[in-house]
This record gives sequence, structure tokens and C-alpha cells, in this order.
Amino acid sequence: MASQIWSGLASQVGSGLTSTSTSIFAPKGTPAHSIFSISMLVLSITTVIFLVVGGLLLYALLRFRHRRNDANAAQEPPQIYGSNQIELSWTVIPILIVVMLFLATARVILSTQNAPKPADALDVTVIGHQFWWEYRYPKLGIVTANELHIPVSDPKHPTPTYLTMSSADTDHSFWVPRLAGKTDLIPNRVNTMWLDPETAGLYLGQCAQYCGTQHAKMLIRVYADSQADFAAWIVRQQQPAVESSSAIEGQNVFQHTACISCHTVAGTIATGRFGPDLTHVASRDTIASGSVPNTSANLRSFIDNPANFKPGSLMPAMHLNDHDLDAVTAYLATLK
Ligand code: HEC
Ligand SMILES: [Cu+2]
Repeated sequence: MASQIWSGLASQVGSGLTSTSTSIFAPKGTPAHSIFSISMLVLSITTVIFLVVGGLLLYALLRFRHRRNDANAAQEPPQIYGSNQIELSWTVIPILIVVMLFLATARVILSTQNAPKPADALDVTVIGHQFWWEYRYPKLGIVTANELHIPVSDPKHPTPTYLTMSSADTDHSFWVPRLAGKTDLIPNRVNTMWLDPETAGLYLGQCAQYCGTQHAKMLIRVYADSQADFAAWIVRQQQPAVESSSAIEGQNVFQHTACISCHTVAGTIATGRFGPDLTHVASRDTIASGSVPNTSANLRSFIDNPANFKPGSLMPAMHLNDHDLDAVTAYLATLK
């Protein structure tokens, strides 16, 4: 009942926001809905407590304030010691409230953390890096970066995505407020969480654990695709990198510089794993973890010197001459 009221309110608030908003007040997936209703429950109870306590305080301040014609202003008022009833009520009522909040919270934690995983759930391995996200789809043989594609999940036939999360360097935290709560990515430890977006669209998030200089530009983009769009995306991502004769020069530059020791382009000699997989880099909307749109100009500027957008990025400035820079940019733009 209460949760119905809250989800009604949530959809009203949500309709006023764009699909790219990061508001926790516009949940679009089961874990986010549960978190939203528990937050609202806590907020309503604490609001009532605030109003009662603040109201009584205000009443006492006004009712018993000093008046000029107070007859016995100089004397102390009668002093009252102890009241079993009042002491009992201010002990028992808070205990009941705390127990209630504890049970409600435990229910939400259990329902999100112990949710049974359907057999056909999508598995994605998420690895946090300074300052970007690696996404691996082990059953589909896909590796990508920074833009996570998952299917929309119809409540009648849920197709949730289960994320298995770890870190390559330091602590990070995955937070897409409209879809689920935060989960930390810790080196040498595996955490899990799941997402089940109910409407297609783009959901934004942010690394929520300070992880170094470019932590603020470690943005998250989750694309919830319709079933058909997701199937098409899989097919495209499973293709090996296109060998385009027009970009052969850029490919040579790429393969004869250090790029290949940090980046993978599937089906070529580039097998590095320190930086994002570039097999289908041109199919992404943004580069450098959502920092800038994926245009030729931005790509060129980033390769020339990543500090142009991300000072402190772990990709070194490659000092290519203008000619090689143009060629490499043209090559990467063919990797659709
Ligand atoms: C020392 C390892 C290293 C070398 C060498 C290197 N990169 Fe990178 N590259 C990275 C890292 C790390 C990132 C992620 C930077 C970030 O977003 O913080 C990156 C990001 C990129 C991106 C953005 C990818 C995306 O999807 O956001 C492109 C494009 C790229 N590198 C191209 C190149 C090219 C071309 C070369 C060679 C001229 C090269 N890199 C050499 C480590 C390297
Ligand atoms: Cu981070």
C-alpha cells in the first residue's frame, strides 16, 4: 500500500526529469525502487519526529517565555523530578521506531542481495580502472569499455543483468542512481549487484569512491536497449574489427607504436589490456569514460595528449606527428 503510493509519487517526479537524470527520486529498476521507498519511509518517520519535537520546543519557548509583568519572575518555578510515564514513553516509542526501521531495512537488503538469479540472466564482469570502466560479457565473447549495454527488463519476463565486479588498481564504486544502489569495486575481491531497467534509455552514473586525480571524470553510461536493439548490438560487437583499406596507414602507425601494448583491437596484434578495448571504439558515443563526445576532433586531441581532457589520465601523451595523428584517428574512426 505505502509502496504503491511512493511509486506513484516516484513516477510523477520522474516524468518531470529527462532520461539522463541521475535523480534518486526517479527510480527505474527494482533495486532502485526498493531503495527509494525505504528512503521515503525513513524520511516520513524522521519528518514526523522533527515536527513533534520542534513543535513542542516552539510551544514551550512561546508559552513559558519571560513576560514583563511576571509576578514571581525572580523566583525559580516549581522543580519536578522524575516521571515514570514520560520516561517509559521516551524509551519505548523510540525502540519501537528503531525496530521497525531495522526490519524494513533488512527486508530491502535481503530482497536486493539475495534475489535468485534467473537462468537466462545476462552476466557482465565489471573491472574498475583509474579512470575508466571495463565491461566483459564472458558468455557472449564481448569486451567493451565505459558504455554498458544491457537489455530492458520486462517485469513479466525479467531479464536482469548480473554484474560481477572487481578492480584493477584501487577502490572504485559503481553508482547509477536510477537503477540501483552503490557497489564498491575492490582489488582482490569480488562484489556483485544486478540491474533490471524497466524502460529503455540512457542511465547516467558516476564512480562514487574517490580513486585519484580523474575520479570526477570516471562517468558511467548504461544503455538499456530494447530486446531487439540489444540483440543487434551483440551481433555488431561480436564481429572482429573491420579491416578497411582506406585506413591501412593509420593501422600501421597504431601497430608500430606502444598503443598495442595497452589496447586490444580483436583479431589484430593489439592485445594490451591496460587501456580500454578499442575493437569497436567508433561505435561508442563518448570517449575517456564519458568525458567528451566521440568526434574525430576529440579523438585526435585525446590521442595527441590525453591531458587535454583528462589531466592525470594514465594514458601517456604519445607525441605523434600531425600526419601520424591524422592517420591513427582515421583508423580508429573505422572501428565501428
Ligand atoms: C601506457 C598505456 C597506453 C598507451 C601506450 C596508449 N594508451 Fe590509449 N589509453 C590508455 C588508458 C589507460 C586509457 C583510458 C584513459 C581514461 O579514460 O582515463 C586510454 C584511452 C584511450 C582512448 C579512449 C578510449 C575510450 O573508449 O574511452 C583511445 C582512443 C586511445 N587510448 C588510443 C590510443 C592510441 C591511438 C595509442 C597509441 C598512439 C594509445 N592509446 C596508447 C592507455 C594507453
Ligand atoms: Cu573510480
